[in-house]
Amino acid sequence: MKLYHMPGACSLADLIVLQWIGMPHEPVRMSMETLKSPDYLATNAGGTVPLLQDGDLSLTENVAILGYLAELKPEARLLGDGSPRARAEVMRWLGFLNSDVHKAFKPIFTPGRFLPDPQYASALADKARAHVRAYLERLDQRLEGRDWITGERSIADPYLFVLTRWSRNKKVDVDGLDNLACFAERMNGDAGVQAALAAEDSALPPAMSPH
Ligand SMILES: N[C@@H](CCC(=O)N[C@@H](CS)C(=O)NCC(=O)O)C(=O)O
Repeated sequence: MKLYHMPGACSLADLIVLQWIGMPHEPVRMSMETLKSPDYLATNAGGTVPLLQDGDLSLTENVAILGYLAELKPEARLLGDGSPRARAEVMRWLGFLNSDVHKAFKPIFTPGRFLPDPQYASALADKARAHVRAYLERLDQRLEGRDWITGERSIADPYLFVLTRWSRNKKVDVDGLDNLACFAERMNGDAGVQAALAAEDSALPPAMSPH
């Protein structure tokens, strides 16, 4: 199994889940240049990470990859207890993180894709930071009294962890979001998370901006 990833990108969530389910895999480190190479685009027309290759399966879209990995190891219970309700709860939060919160970061990472005039880039990024902050407040409230976003550890948690890292690195105001801070600290202390972070960093070329 190969996981195409880029340091700092949302593919970290998949590397963490691969650790949590104990699945042998080869991390393939990409850069913004190699993501747009003809060879890679032939496999993944979006030119993005993550991409999972498992035998003849070539799977894109983070939500699909995380779900696939969780289903390979049901005993890890990363999609809940197997009941439709528990699964729906995981998918609810994963959908929110992927469709709303992740997307809200795009104008911060790549303002030029939205407004080519660099004069507006910082105003656009600041507006996006405020959107992200509003989403983070909802997530912080949700974590009140919970260690994990659904209540039980699931594939949504590594995705949330990635977004907390972006918030810190991209200067989103996280003041007072104590539940999120505790969550991030808990994840940082997790052996699987540490192994995934080490795997991210282990190969050349050097890290580039994820977007
Ligand atoms: N819809 C894709 C989006 C993945 C995505 O946005 N990946 C970013 C890294 S977090 C990326 O590869 N960006 C490179 C680019 O947009 O050129 C998914 O959810 O898997």
